[in-house]
Amino acid sequence: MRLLLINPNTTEAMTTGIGDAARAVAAPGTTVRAVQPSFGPRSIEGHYDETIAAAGVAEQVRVHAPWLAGDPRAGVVIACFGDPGLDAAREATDAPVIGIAEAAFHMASLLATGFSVVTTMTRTCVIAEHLVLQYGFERRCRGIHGTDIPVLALESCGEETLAQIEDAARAALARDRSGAIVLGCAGMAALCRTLQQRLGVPVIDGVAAAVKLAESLAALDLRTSKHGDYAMPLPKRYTGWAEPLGW
Ligand code: 5HY
Repeated sequence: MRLLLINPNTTEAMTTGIGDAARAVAAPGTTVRAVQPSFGPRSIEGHYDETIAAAGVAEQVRVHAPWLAGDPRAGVVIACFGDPGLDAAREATDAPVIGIAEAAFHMASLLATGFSVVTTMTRTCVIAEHLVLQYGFERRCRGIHGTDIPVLALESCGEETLAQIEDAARAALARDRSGAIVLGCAGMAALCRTLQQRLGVPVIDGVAAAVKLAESLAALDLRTSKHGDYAMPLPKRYTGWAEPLGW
């Protein structure tokens, strides 16, 4: 299958790293195309960043629509923990679109009665809280914890940063009485296995979870419903810099 992996921020190194993490778990028949918007924030750490990044996700789904259309089992992953532009992307293609937060919440809920989220900037915790409610996981998510590690600091993550995330996860497991950890940033994907070994509990990276869920939907020949609110966008002109995004 063809898998379009969208890093909604505009940091090439993160796009490459996320692509590597996806290919590390992808099935042999899965071709991963890792992309990022032509505009937008270098990292996504708040509501304003998310808003602009969502338009960038829509842009990338439009740009790569012909590639997706060439495979009846194609899929899309939005590789940012705020799942920016998820509903818009689901309108813009009939390929399944999986956000890494939603994917991680589902996977964690199969492994423990309660999970905790450990993320980057504390100010972004409310975004994850909104997603927990939007997706209906309020009975399973026991806590969301920021580390105040900037997203781009994960690009040069050494033992000190890794230990900081490990400590935050250990504290979350005790405080929340949870049984699993969800990593709250696509940039943490490469840390997942080490953290799982150190913590001794399931640690879920949303990038890997989303890739495998997209493959599962493809294997079951399941695609986004075009009946109702995920029908293709209504034809209309867009103006200014957004003109190419119109239908
Ligand atoms: C992410 N930001 O996964 C989120 C993490 C966050 O640029 N990629 C980003 O803190 O919301």
